Parts: sequence; structure tokens; C-alpha cells
Amino acid sequence: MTASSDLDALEARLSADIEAAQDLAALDALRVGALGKKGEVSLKMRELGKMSPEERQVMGPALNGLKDRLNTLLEARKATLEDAAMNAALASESVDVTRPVKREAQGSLHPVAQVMEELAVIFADMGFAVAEGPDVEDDFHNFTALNFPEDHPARDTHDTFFMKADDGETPKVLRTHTSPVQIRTMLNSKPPIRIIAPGRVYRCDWDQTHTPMFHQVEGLVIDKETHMGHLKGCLMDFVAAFFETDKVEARFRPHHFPFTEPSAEMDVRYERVGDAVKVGSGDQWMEILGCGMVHPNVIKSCGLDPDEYQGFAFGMGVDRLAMLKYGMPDLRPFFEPDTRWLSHYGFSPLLQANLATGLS
Ligand code: 2U9
Repeated sequence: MTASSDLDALEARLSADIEAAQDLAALDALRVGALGKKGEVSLKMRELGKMSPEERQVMGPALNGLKDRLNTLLEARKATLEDAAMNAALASESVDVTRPVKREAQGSLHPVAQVMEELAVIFADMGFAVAEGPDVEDDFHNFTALNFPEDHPARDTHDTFFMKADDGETPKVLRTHTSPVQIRTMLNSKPPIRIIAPGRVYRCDWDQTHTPMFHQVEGLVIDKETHMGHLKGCLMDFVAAFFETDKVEARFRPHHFPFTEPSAEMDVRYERVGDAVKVGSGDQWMEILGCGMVHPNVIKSCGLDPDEYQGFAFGMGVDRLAMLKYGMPDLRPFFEPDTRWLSHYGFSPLLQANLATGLS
């Protein structure tokens, strides 16, 4: 029959073995050897049935206590070994994410994504933040706040994609320009404001040079003393940076937009080099973007006082900029899943555009 002193010796031996276990497998073997079905402690518990009630009263609690203490020791040792295993893995399997990748990346950026990146880098350098907004807009943000009269042709279903309206609601539209993003920014933040709004826009138009979805970037500056000189300087700097030239010759032709007054289109001097354009030389003029001073009605619609605040805005088509800069004669492949075209014109996702080492 087991005596209390035998149990003390058993506990001392098993406890020492548990403390000395060097890995999780050895620890589990000890657990099975002590507390498993045929383990040393379990076998002793089976002997309880053969004991006198007096003996059982002593040995029962003693064995249960031993079992509990061994379980506690096993858990603690397990936690220590797991921590050690984790630390060893972290030390030997650590990844330095700042190291260059070993293999050449397989994917490439779509030219539109590349140009979007370039535009963000150029305007960030001039202090512009990037703002975004929803593609599905309401009439107020897409038209009314931008000073479009009720009968303006852009509000026509021929030009704009209207969504089916819920009962009693005015129909939502797919935004026809990114201008509603600037409206939302003006409504939600205080001047000075200096943002660009890049993104998808939608118009009912589908021919050789137009797609029903295309990409725009628009810019907006609102401050107390902003004038056309700022607009001109900003856009001249932009064209120089984008076409990577230090010689830009531009002319601003009067134009009309509901949301700017005065409004202009900016032309730049250029010559063709293959399918691409070289800006700054040549004897031809090319329209590159639209711009103007923000109309006082637009400033008023956004809750600002036009006698206190003024600003300039501009807008351009990103797909067209990509075609001009990278010599792409045809718009259709932009929207086709042709990986050969992508790898021909695509850009490495690893070489991010930056002004220090070059945009592309
Ligand atoms: C606010 C106020 C003014 C954005 C502007 C243009 C001129 C423009 C076209 C260029 C080619 C669109 O992609 S395109 O068809 N855009 O010429 N956009 S000024 O003016 C704004 C915008 C927001 C609150």
C-alpha cells in the first residue's frame, strides 16, 4: 500500500523532471507518464478502491492534491517552453521589410495608376493634400453647389448617368467630375484649403476618344488672397514637373465653366516625338487642362463669404495625360485585359514616382 512518504518522493521526482523538461514533446511525455490513463499517479488513484475507508480518507485528498500541483507545474512549464520557442522563432525567422526584394516583381502598374501617382507626388511637393469622395453623388454636390443652372445641358440624361430614384427622392448620379469632392471639403473644413481630387468620373459618351468611365484630377485652392498669378505659377510648375522639362511655354485661352469665373483653358507648346509629346519646344499648341478662379456662387454655396475668400481650381483628364506622356495612340487597350500591353507600357510597382530621382 502507498504511504504518504512514497507520495512525497514521487512528487519530488516528477516535479524535478517537469522543471527539467527541455521541450514541449518531453513535457507531454512526462504528463502522460504521470497523469495519463496508465500514468503513475493514475494507477495510484485506482488503488483507492482497495483501501479501507480510513486509508482512503487520507490518501484520496493527498492524491488529488498531488494531481492538482502536478497539473499546475505542467501548465507553468508549458508556458515557459512556448515563450522560449516563440522567442527562438522570432530571432531566427525575422523578416527585414526594408531590404530590397530578391526576385523581379511580376505585376506592373497600369499607366493610369502610374500617372495618378506622379500627379500626387508633384502636387504634394507644392503642399496639396489628396481628397476623395463617393462615385455615386447627389444633384446638390455634383451640379447645384457648382453653379450649374437648372437647364444646363450637363444635367441632361444624354450626358449624365442617373440612378433609379427611391420614391419621392431626387435621383442620384454617377459623378460627372471630381468637383463634388472639393464641395464636400469646403463644406467640412476651414480655409486655407489646398487639395487635389483624383478619381473615376462617368459620362454618357463612348467613341474613339471617349469612354463612359474615365479619370480626372482636379485641384482647388481657397485662401484669403489667392489670385490668377498663383493659378498660373502653380500650373506652369506642374506642367514642367509632369513632362520633366524646365522649359514650358503656355497660353491661357478664355473659356467658360459654370464653376469658375474667369475661366480658361491652358495650352502648351509641344512637338510630337513618335506617339509621345515633347513639351516646351515645337510649333504646335495643345490644350492640356481647364482652370479658373472659383465662382463666388460656389464659395457661397459652401457657406463661405466670397468677399473674404477666393481661390482657383483646375481639372484635367488623367487617361489623356498618360497617352500624351507615354506615347499611347489608342485609348481602347486602357480598358482591355491585355497583359502584353500592360507589361509593355506598365510600370514597376517597386519604383515609386518621386521628384528626386525622376517620376517614371
Ligand atoms: C470647385 C470649384 C471649381 C474644377 C475645374 C476644369 C476647370 C476643367 C475638365 C478638364 C478635362 C474636365 O476631364 S475634363 O473633361 N475640367 O476644365 N475643372 S476648373 O473646378 C472646380 C471644382 C470644384 C468647388
